Amino acid sequence: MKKLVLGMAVLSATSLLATPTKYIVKLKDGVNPKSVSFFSQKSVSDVKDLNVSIGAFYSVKAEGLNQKSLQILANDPAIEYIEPSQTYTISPVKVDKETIQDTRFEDQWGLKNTGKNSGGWFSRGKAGEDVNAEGAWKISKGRKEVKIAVIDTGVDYTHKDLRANMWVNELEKNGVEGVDDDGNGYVDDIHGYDFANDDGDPQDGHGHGTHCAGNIGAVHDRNGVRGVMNKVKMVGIKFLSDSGRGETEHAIKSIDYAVKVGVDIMSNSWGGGAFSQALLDSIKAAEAKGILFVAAAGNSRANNDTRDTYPANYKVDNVISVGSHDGSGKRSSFSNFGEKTVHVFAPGSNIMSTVPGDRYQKMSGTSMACPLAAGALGLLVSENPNLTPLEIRERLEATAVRNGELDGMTTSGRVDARRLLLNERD
Ligand SMILES: [Ca+2]
Ligand SMILES: [Ca+2]
Ligand SMILES: [Ca+2]
Repeated sequence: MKKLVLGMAVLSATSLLATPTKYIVKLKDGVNPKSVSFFSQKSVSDVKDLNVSIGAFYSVKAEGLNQKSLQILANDPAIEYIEPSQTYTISPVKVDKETIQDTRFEDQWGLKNTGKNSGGWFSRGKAGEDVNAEGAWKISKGRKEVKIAVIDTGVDYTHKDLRANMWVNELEKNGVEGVDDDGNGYVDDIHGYDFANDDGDPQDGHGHGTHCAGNIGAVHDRNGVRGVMNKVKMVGIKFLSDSGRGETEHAIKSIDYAVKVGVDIMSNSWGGGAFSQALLDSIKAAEAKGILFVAAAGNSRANNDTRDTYPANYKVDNVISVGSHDGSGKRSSFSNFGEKTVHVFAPGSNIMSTVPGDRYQKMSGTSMACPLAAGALGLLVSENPNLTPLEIRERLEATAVRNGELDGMTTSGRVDARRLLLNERD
């Protein structure tokens, strides 16, 4: 009876609304997808198994589903839940027009703020308002065993400042083109995967993901920039297209892939959309494996305590929401904040880092703060591989510097990588 009602609801609405919308459907365990009546309805097309390890997830296109028909579907004994697909976007607010060929460590105020390298047109910089990278490097510069997924627009894994710190899937590198040599379900995934285009090449067609990667792990040679980590393995996971947009199905496949690769940390400089149970379930699955999910707090100057920003606001122990501060230690004007929801701040205004083609560029956004925090956490994981996500987050908050400028905007203060490594608390 239920199904008949559903069919009618869909049918009647179809005549009004003809544009198909994409949905994510999770089937209950053990359900044969062929037996799901919803999938065979006329108004439903493009039923696609997402092949993720955390359950039977499908994407479908359906016409004319309204709130009522979605409710009816949710009560279908075969369906655990159904939700509209969301669109996510990258979180930089400003990208400098110029890319340059040469830059130097002295341009990276986020790592070492001299007070002179961090000012802008309207604000003066302040020495020491940085992640205290040099202090941390006396203790650790990272380890090549630590893997960090950059879930973004891809990474230019050929960049001279990044290639030594890219993860390499040796079986694919030494394998046969077109063949899934390591049998992980992904063909030719040498440095990661491209879920936006469903191929093994996560080359960055935008620049944003490469910038994020440089903040985490540009090599400490005499050229270009330095990452917070000198040694790390970065996995390029592309799900945002070259225009910087991506969808729920590709986000959950990205997270699932990162879990399969066995990363320690996922760096997520993207956001948008409404609550997604599928994304929450993916993040929880990562938490169950002890993987951190570091997320940009968002760039809409909003209070995340009163308005949820996803994925930064998912309440899972492994989620670390990162806001952005400027060179004077104040909240960047664009950055979201939240006394209860934003766990920490990190540098995010006018950040110099890598972009494709062996070049460098300044970008601003919580997008940049997120990988700088992820890199600091990577140093901690290098030294203390057995901490749980909750222990790590608590330590990050407890060791953050209360600089007086960020009170009321975060649960803690700004990241200090040296204090984090030493577990130095006030
Ligand atoms: Ca493979
Ligand atoms: Ca291959
Ligand atoms: Ca370098």
